[in-house]
Amino acid sequence: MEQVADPAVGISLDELQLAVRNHSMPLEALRHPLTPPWLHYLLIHYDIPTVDTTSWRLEIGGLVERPLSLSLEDLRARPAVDLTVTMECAGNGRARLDPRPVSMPWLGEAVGTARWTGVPLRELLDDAGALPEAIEAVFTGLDRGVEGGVAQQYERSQRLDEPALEHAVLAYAMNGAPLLPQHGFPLRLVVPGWYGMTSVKWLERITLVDRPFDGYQQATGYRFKRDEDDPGVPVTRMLPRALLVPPGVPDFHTRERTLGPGPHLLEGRAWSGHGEIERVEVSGDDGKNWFGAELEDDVGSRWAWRRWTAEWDPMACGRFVVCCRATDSAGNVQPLEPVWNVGGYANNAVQRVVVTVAAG
Ligand SMILES: Nc1nc2c(c(=O)[nH]1)N[C@H]1C(S)=C(S)[C@@H](COP(=O)(O)O)O[C@H]1N2
Ligand SMILES: [Mo]
Repeated sequence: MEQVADPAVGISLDELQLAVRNHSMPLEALRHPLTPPWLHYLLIHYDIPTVDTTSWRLEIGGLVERPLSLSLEDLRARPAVDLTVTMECAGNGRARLDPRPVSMPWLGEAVGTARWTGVPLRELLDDAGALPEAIEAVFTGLDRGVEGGVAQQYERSQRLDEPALEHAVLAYAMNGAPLLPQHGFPLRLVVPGWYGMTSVKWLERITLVDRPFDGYQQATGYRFKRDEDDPGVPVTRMLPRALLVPPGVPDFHTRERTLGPGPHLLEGRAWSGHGEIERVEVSGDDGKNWFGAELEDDVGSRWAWRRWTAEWDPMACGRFVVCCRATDSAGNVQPLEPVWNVGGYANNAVQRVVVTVAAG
Protein backbone atom coordinates (compact mmCIF):
# COMPACT_ATOMS: atom_id res chain seq x y z
CA MET A 1 0.00 0.00 0.00
CA GLU A 2 2.85 2.34 0.77
CA GLN A 3 4.26 4.34 -2.12
CA VAL A 4 7.72 5.77 -2.46
CA ALA A 5 8.41 8.78 -4.67
CA ASP A 6 10.89 8.58 -7.51
CA PRO A 7 13.95 10.43 -6.13
CA ALA A 8 13.79 12.81 -9.12
CA VAL A 9 10.18 13.81 -8.36
CA GLY A 10 9.32 16.64 -5.99
CA ILE A 11 6.33 16.99 -3.66
CA SER A 12 3.09 16.28 -5.57
CA LEU A 13 -0.17 18.24 -5.43
CA ASP A 14 -1.68 15.32 -3.45
CA GLU A 15 1.04 15.63 -0.82
CA LEU A 16 0.68 19.41 -0.85
CA GLN A 17 -3.05 19.00 -0.22
CA LEU A 18 -2.31 16.83 2.82
CA ALA A 19 0.21 19.41 4.00
CA VAL A 20 -2.20 22.35 3.83
CA ARG A 21 -4.97 20.44 5.62
CA ASN A 22 -2.64 19.16 8.35
CA HIS A 23 -0.26 21.77 9.70
CA SER A 24 2.82 21.46 11.88
CA MET A 25 3.73 23.64 14.86
CA PRO A 26 5.70 26.78 13.92
CA LEU A 27 9.07 26.31 15.63
CA GLU A 28 8.88 29.68 17.39
CA ALA A 29 5.95 28.18 19.37
CA LEU A 30 8.55 26.01 21.16
CA ARG A 31 8.82 29.04 23.46
CA HIS A 32 5.45 28.08 25.04
CA PRO A 33 5.43 25.37 27.74
CA LEU A 34 1.89 24.47 26.59
CA THR A 35 1.28 24.90 22.87
CA PRO A 36 -1.63 27.25 22.17
CA PRO A 37 -4.20 24.86 20.64
CA TRP A 38 -4.32 26.74 17.32
CA LEU A 39 -0.54 26.20 16.95
CA HIS A 40 -0.56 22.50 18.00
CA TYR A 41 0.09 20.26 14.98
CA LEU A 42 -2.85 18.51 13.29
CA LEU A 43 -3.19 15.17 11.58
CA ILE A 44 -6.57 14.22 10.15
CA HIS A 45 -6.69 11.18 7.88
CA TYR A 46 -10.20 11.84 6.48
CA ASP A 47 -12.71 14.67 7.21
CA ILE A 48 -13.40 16.43 10.51
CA PRO A 49 -16.79 15.04 11.60
CA THR A 50 -19.59 17.34 12.76
CA VAL A 51 -20.92 16.01 16.04
CA ASP A 52 -24.29 16.73 17.63
CA THR A 53 -23.71 16.23 21.35
CA THR A 54 -27.42 15.76 22.08
CA SER A 55 -27.33 12.40 20.33
CA TRP A 56 -23.60 11.54 20.68
CA ARG A 57 -22.73 8.72 23.07
CA LEU A 58 -19.54 6.88 23.96
CA GLU A 59 -20.34 3.16 23.80
CA ILE A 60 -18.16 0.71 25.71
CA GLY A 61 -18.88 -2.87 24.75
CA GLY A 62 -17.57 -6.17 23.42
CA LEU A 63 -16.14 -8.50 26.07
CA VAL A 64 -17.38 -6.59 29.12
CA GLU A 65 -19.71 -7.48 31.97
CA ARG A 66 -21.70 -4.21 31.75
CA PRO A 67 -21.82 -2.37 28.42
CA LEU A 68 -21.88 1.41 28.96
CA SER A 69 -23.43 4.22 26.95
CA LEU A 70 -22.30 7.64 28.16
CA SER A 71 -23.29 11.15 27.12
CA LEU A 72 -20.88 14.07 27.30
CA GLU A 73 -22.70 15.23 30.47
CA ASP A 74 -22.23 11.78 32.03
CA LEU A 75 -18.50 12.01 31.34
CA ARG A 76 -18.21 15.58 32.61
CA ALA A 77 -20.04 14.62 35.82
CA ARG A 78 -17.28 12.15 36.74
CA PRO A 79 -14.11 13.20 38.62
CA ALA A 80 -11.76 14.81 36.10
CA VAL A 81 -8.01 14.41 35.72
CA ASP A 82 -5.41 16.50 33.88
CA LEU A 83 -2.66 14.96 31.77
CA THR A 84 0.00 17.18 30.19
CA VAL A 85 1.42 15.39 27.20
CA THR A 86 3.78 16.06 24.33
CA MET A 87 2.29 14.44 21.24
CA GLU A 88 4.13 13.88 18.00
CA CYS A 89 3.03 12.37 14.69
CA ALA A 90 4.78 9.11 13.84
CA GLY A 91 5.39 10.49 10.34
CA ASN A 92 7.30 13.51 11.64
CA GLY A 93 10.44 13.97 9.48
CA ARG A 94 9.09 11.81 6.63
CA ALA A 95 9.72 14.37 3.87
CA ARG A 96 13.44 14.32 4.67
CA LEU A 97 13.79 10.63 3.79
CA ASP A 98 15.33 9.68 0.48
CA PRO A 99 13.59 8.14 -1.39
CA ARG A 100 10.51 9.91 0.01
CA PRO A 101 7.55 7.82 1.25
CA VAL A 102 4.42 9.40 -0.22
CA SER A 103 2.13 10.55 2.59
CA MET A 104 1.84 13.64 4.75
CA PRO A 105 5.23 15.32 4.05
CA TRP A 106 6.22 16.44 7.55
CA LEU A 107 9.58 18.18 7.88
CA GLY A 108 10.09 17.75 11.63
CA GLU A 109 7.65 20.04 13.41
CA ALA A 110 4.62 17.74 13.85
CA VAL A 111 4.50 18.13 17.61
CA GLY A 112 2.69 19.99 20.37
CA THR A 113 2.12 19.88 24.11
CA ALA A 114 -1.31 20.21 25.68
CA ARG A 115 -3.00 19.79 29.03
CA TRP A 116 -5.78 17.32 28.39
CA THR A 117 -8.69 17.09 30.84
CA GLY A 118 -11.06 14.18 31.03
CA VAL A 119 -11.84 10.82 32.56
CA PRO A 120 -9.17 8.17 33.26
CA LEU A 121 -9.64 5.37 30.74
CA ARG A 122 -8.91 2.74 33.40
CA GLU A 123 -11.89 3.85 35.54
CA LEU A 124 -14.34 3.46 32.66
CA LEU A 125 -12.91 0.06 31.75
CA ASP A 126 -13.25 -1.01 35.39
CA ASP A 127 -16.88 0.17 35.47
CA ALA A 128 -17.60 -1.85 32.34
CA GLY A 129 -15.70 -4.84 33.76
CA ALA A 130 -13.39 -6.52 31.25
CA LEU A 131 -14.10 -10.25 30.87
CA PRO A 132 -11.05 -12.48 31.54
CA GLU A 133 -10.61 -13.34 27.84
CA ALA A 134 -10.36 -9.66 26.76
CA ILE A 135 -6.79 -8.75 25.71
CA GLU A 136 -7.20 -5.54 23.70
CA ALA A 137 -9.40 -2.46 23.54
CA VAL A 138 -10.30 -1.16 20.07
CA PHE A 139 -10.93 2.60 19.86
CA THR A 140 -13.19 3.64 16.99
CA GLY A 141 -13.45 7.22 15.69
CA LEU A 142 -16.47 8.64 13.90
CA ASP A 143 -14.45 9.67 10.87
CA ARG A 144 -14.68 7.56 7.74
CA GLY A 145 -12.58 7.31 4.62
CA VAL A 146 -10.73 5.07 2.22
CA GLU A 147 -7.07 4.23 2.71
CA GLY A 148 -4.99 1.73 0.77
CA GLY A 149 -8.22 0.87 -1.07
CA VAL A 150 -9.92 -0.08 2.21
CA ALA A 151 -13.10 1.72 3.35
CA GLN A 152 -12.87 2.26 7.09
CA GLN A 153 -13.52 4.25 10.20
CA TYR A 154 -10.31 5.38 11.88
CA GLU A 155 -9.62 2.67 14.49
CA ARG A 156 -6.64 1.60 16.59
CA SER A 157 -6.25 -0.82 19.47
CA GLN A 158 -4.14 -1.04 22.61
CA ARG A 159 -3.26 -4.14 24.59
CA LEU A 160 -4.99 -4.01 27.98
CA ASP A 161 -1.65 -4.76 29.69
CA GLU A 162 0.10 -1.77 28.02
CA PRO A 163 1.54 0.26 30.95
CA ALA A 164 0.71 3.62 29.33
CA LEU A 165 -3.02 2.75 29.50
CA GLU A 166 -2.86 3.26 33.28
CA HIS A 167 -2.33 6.96 32.55
CA ALA A 168 -4.47 7.31 29.42
CA VAL A 169 -7.28 9.84 29.46
CA LEU A 170 -10.52 10.21 27.51
CA ALA A 171 -10.28 13.97 27.07
CA TYR A 172 -13.04 16.52 26.48
CA ALA A 173 -10.88 19.61 27.10
CA MET A 174 -7.54 20.89 25.83
CA ASN A 175 -5.64 23.58 27.77
CA GLY A 176 -8.77 24.25 29.82
CA ALA A 177 -11.14 24.86 26.88
CA PRO A 178 -13.55 22.45 25.17
CA LEU A 179 -11.84 20.31 22.52
CA LEU A 180 -11.70 22.01 19.14
CA PRO A 181 -13.40 20.09 16.31
CA GLN A 182 -10.04 19.40 14.61
CA HIS A 183 -8.57 17.92 17.81
CA GLY A 184 -11.38 15.41 18.33
CA PHE A 185 -14.52 17.12 19.72
CA PRO A 186 -16.34 15.89 21.72
CA LEU A 187 -13.99 13.20 23.08
CA ARG A 188 -10.60 11.76 22.26
CA LEU A 189 -8.19 9.23 23.68
CA VAL A 190 -4.77 10.48 24.84
CA VAL A 191 -2.09 7.82 25.44
CA PRO A 192 1.06 9.43 26.86
CA GLY A 193 4.47 8.56 25.47
CA TRP A 194 3.14 7.05 22.25
CA TYR A 195 3.18 8.56 18.79
CA GLY A 196 -0.07 10.40 18.04
CA MET A 197 -1.78 7.78 15.86
CA THR A 198 -2.87 5.85 18.92
CA SER A 199 -4.73 8.81 20.46
CA VAL A 200 -7.97 8.29 18.55
CA LYS A 201 -10.08 11.44 18.04
CA TRP A 202 -13.89 11.78 17.70
CA LEU A 203 -14.31 8.60 19.76
CA GLU A 204 -17.60 6.80 19.40
CA ARG A 205 -16.85 3.29 20.65
CA ILE A 206 -14.46 1.22 22.73
CA THR A 207 -14.71 -2.53 22.10
CA LEU A 208 -12.92 -5.16 24.16
CA VAL A 209 -11.74 -8.11 22.08
CA ASP A 210 -10.00 -11.45 22.65
CA ARG A 211 -7.51 -11.30 19.76
CA PRO A 212 -5.05 -8.82 18.30
CA PHE A 213 -6.97 -6.21 16.28
CA ASP A 214 -6.17 -6.49 12.59
CA GLY A 215 -7.72 -3.25 11.29
CA TYR A 216 -5.90 -1.22 8.65
CA GLN A 217 -4.27 1.31 11.00
CA GLN A 218 -2.83 -1.56 13.05
CA ALA A 219 -2.00 -4.32 10.59
CA THR A 220 -1.07 -2.30 7.49
CA GLY A 221 -0.39 1.28 8.60
CA TYR A 222 1.97 2.39 11.36
CA ARG A 223 4.47 -0.44 11.00
CA PHE A 224 8.20 -0.25 10.38
CA LYS A 225 8.72 -2.11 7.08
CA ARG A 226 11.86 -2.48 5.00
CA ASP A 227 9.77 -2.91 1.85
CA GLU A 228 6.14 -3.37 0.86
CA ASP A 229 6.21 -7.14 1.39
CA ASP A 230 7.64 -6.93 4.89
CA PRO A 231 4.87 -7.44 7.53
CA GLY A 232 6.93 -5.10 9.70
CA VAL A 233 6.81 -4.31 13.40
CA PRO A 234 4.40 -1.87 15.05
CA VAL A 235 5.24 1.80 15.60
CA THR A 236 4.72 2.54 19.30
CA ARG A 237 6.42 5.12 21.55
CA MET A 238 8.15 8.34 20.56
CA LEU A 239 11.90 8.27 19.98
CA PRO A 240 13.81 11.17 21.54
CA ARG A 241 13.92 14.47 19.66
CA ALA A 242 15.20 17.94 20.48
CA LEU A 243 14.13 20.97 18.49
CA LEU A 244 15.49 24.49 18.65
CA VAL A 245 13.79 27.81 18.04
CA PRO A 246 15.60 29.01 14.91
CA PRO A 247 17.59 32.08 16.01
CA GLY A 248 17.63 35.45 14.22
CA VAL A 249 15.26 36.29 11.39
CA PRO A 250 14.19 34.10 8.45
CA ASP A 251 14.40 34.58 4.72
CA PHE A 252 10.79 34.48 3.43
CA HIS A 253 11.41 31.74 0.86
CA THR A 254 14.21 29.55 2.20
CA ARG A 255 13.74 30.28 5.91
CA GLU A 256 17.52 30.47 6.25
CA ARG A 257 18.35 32.66 9.23
CA THR A 258 20.38 35.86 9.59
CA LEU A 259 21.67 37.04 12.94
CA GLY A 260 24.25 39.38 14.43
CA PRO A 261 27.53 38.45 16.11
CA GLY A 262 27.30 36.26 19.25
CA PRO A 263 27.05 35.12 21.86
CA HIS A 264 23.44 33.94 21.33
CA LEU A 265 21.19 32.14 23.77
CA LEU A 266 19.67 29.22 21.90
CA GLU A 267 16.53 27.62 23.27
CA GLY A 268 14.32 24.69 22.47
CA ARG A 269 12.54 21.65 23.87
CA ALA A 270 13.21 17.91 23.96
CA TRP A 271 11.07 14.84 24.64
CA SER A 272 11.01 11.05 24.44
CA GLY A 273 8.38 8.38 24.97
CA HIS A 274 11.01 5.93 26.24
CA GLY A 275 12.07 7.78 29.38
CA GLU A 276 13.29 11.07 30.78
CA ILE A 277 15.44 13.35 28.66
CA GLU A 278 18.91 12.97 30.14
CA ARG A 279 20.92 15.23 27.90
CA VAL A 280 20.59 17.79 25.13
CA GLU A 281 23.64 18.79 23.12
CA VAL A 282 24.11 21.58 20.61
CA SER A 283 26.47 21.90 17.67
CA GLY A 284 27.36 25.01 15.66
CA ASP A 285 29.25 23.06 13.00
CA ASP A 286 26.75 20.57 11.60
CA GLY A 287 27.35 17.90 14.22
CA LYS A 288 31.16 17.77 14.30
CA ASN A 289 31.54 19.22 17.81
CA TRP A 290 28.88 19.16 20.51
CA PHE A 291 28.42 21.01 23.79
CA GLY A 292 25.88 20.48 26.56
CA ALA A 293 22.66 22.47 27.02
CA GLU A 294 20.99 23.33 30.36
CA LEU A 295 17.79 21.40 30.97
CA GLU A 296 14.81 22.96 32.74
CA ASP A 297 11.44 21.68 33.80
CA ASP A 298 8.91 24.46 33.25
CA VAL A 299 6.05 22.09 32.33
CA GLY A 300 6.32 19.66 35.24
CA SER A 301 4.90 16.53 33.60
CA ARG A 302 6.88 13.34 33.06
CA TRP A 303 5.00 12.95 29.77
CA ALA A 304 5.92 16.39 28.41
CA TRP A 305 8.90 18.03 26.77
CA ARG A 306 11.62 19.82 28.72
CA ARG A 307 12.97 23.25 27.88
CA TRP A 308 16.68 23.60 27.20
CA THR A 309 18.97 26.57 26.67
CA ALA A 310 22.56 26.86 25.49
CA GLU A 311 24.83 29.80 24.81
CA TRP A 312 26.40 29.64 21.37
CA ASP A 313 29.13 31.98 20.21
CA PRO A 314 29.95 31.57 16.51
CA MET A 315 33.12 33.74 17.04
CA ALA A 316 33.12 34.80 13.39
CA CYS A 317 30.87 35.92 10.56
CA GLY A 318 29.76 33.41 7.94
CA ARG A 319 27.45 30.49 7.38
CA PHE A 320 26.81 27.90 10.12
CA VAL A 321 24.67 24.81 10.51
CA VAL A 322 23.28 24.69 14.04
CA CYS A 323 21.88 21.38 15.36
CA CYS A 324 20.69 19.87 18.61
CA ARG A 325 20.24 16.30 19.76
CA ALA A 326 18.59 14.59 22.71
CA THR A 327 19.48 11.46 24.68
CA ASP A 328 16.91 9.72 26.87
CA SER A 329 17.27 7.60 30.02
CA ALA A 330 16.74 4.43 27.95
CA GLY A 331 19.98 5.30 26.12
CA ASN A 332 18.35 6.34 22.83
CA VAL A 333 20.19 9.16 21.08
CA GLN A 334 19.17 10.99 17.92
CA PRO A 335 21.09 9.93 14.82
CA LEU A 336 22.75 12.43 12.47
CA GLU A 337 21.20 10.72 9.46
CA PRO A 338 17.69 9.22 9.06
CA VAL A 339 16.91 5.54 9.39
CA TRP A 340 14.73 4.68 6.37
CA ASN A 341 11.50 2.65 6.37
CA VAL A 342 8.81 2.39 3.73
CA GLY A 343 6.10 4.25 5.70
CA GLY A 344 8.50 7.03 6.67
CA TYR A 345 7.94 6.68 10.43
CA ALA A 346 9.93 7.92 13.40
CA ASN A 347 12.66 9.82 11.54
CA ASN A 348 14.26 11.53 14.52
CA ALA A 349 17.49 12.56 12.78
CA VAL A 350 18.80 15.85 14.21
CA GLN A 351 17.30 19.17 13.12
CA ARG A 352 19.68 21.37 11.10
CA VAL A 353 19.20 25.14 11.00
CA VAL A 354 21.27 27.12 8.49
CA VAL A 355 22.25 30.54 9.85
CA THR A 356 24.32 33.38 8.47
CA VAL A 357 26.10 35.47 11.07
CA ALA A 358 26.65 38.98 9.75
CA ALA A 359 28.22 42.03 11.41
CA GLY A 360 25.84 44.85 12.43
N1 LIG B 1 -10.30 9.45 14.59
C1 LIG B 1 -9.05 9.82 14.29
N2 LIG B 1 -8.14 9.89 15.27
C2 LIG B 1 -6.87 10.27 15.00
C3 LIG B 1 -6.48 10.58 13.68
C4 LIG B 1 -7.45 10.52 12.66
O1 LIG B 1 -7.20 10.80 11.49
N3 LIG B 1 -8.74 10.13 13.01
N4 LIG B 1 -5.16 10.91 13.43
C5 LIG B 1 -4.20 10.36 14.39
C6 LIG B 1 -2.85 10.82 14.17
S1 LIG B 1 -1.98 10.07 12.93
C7 LIG B 1 -2.26 11.75 14.99
S2 LIG B 1 -0.64 12.13 14.79
C8 LIG B 1 -3.04 12.44 16.06
C9 LIG B 1 -3.00 13.94 15.86
O2 LIG B 1 -3.71 14.60 16.85
P1 LIG B 1 -3.94 16.17 16.72
O3 LIG B 1 -4.46 16.44 15.33
O4 LIG B 1 -4.89 16.56 17.79
O5 LIG B 1 -2.59 16.82 16.91
O6 LIG B 1 -4.39 12.03 16.07
C10 LIG B 1 -4.60 10.66 15.81
N5 LIG B 1 -6.00 10.34 16.02
MO1 LIG C 1 0.19 10.89 13.03
